[in-house]
Amino acid sequence: MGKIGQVEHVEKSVDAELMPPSMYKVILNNDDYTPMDFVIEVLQLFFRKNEQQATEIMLTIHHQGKGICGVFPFGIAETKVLQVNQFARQNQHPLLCSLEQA
Ligand code: TYC
Repeated sequence: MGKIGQVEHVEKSVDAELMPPSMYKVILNNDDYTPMDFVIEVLQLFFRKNEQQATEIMLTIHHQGKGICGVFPFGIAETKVLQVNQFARQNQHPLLCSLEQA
């Protein structure tokens, strides 16, 4: 990085520009208390799943402990995690949304 007059000159490595962004899985974790219908609603509202897709993902989480809601670049994945956890807390549910590197 260097300054040319008043213009900030930012050098990025050519390699970094050619690389696709790192992708992250947004995960929902099972718990014993969050109602199934609430999880289905979350999957529809935040991950654009239809009712059938949302129900299948919810049941996978319920039986296997966790499930993938979607795969996104870091910034989007991080925002989804924050929004889902805030929505769950606002509705007094312990549902936990988290990130894993894809
Ligand atoms: N296990 C919950 C129940 O029996 C349902 C549930 C599914 C909770 C998925 C969280 O991410 C979850 N009510």
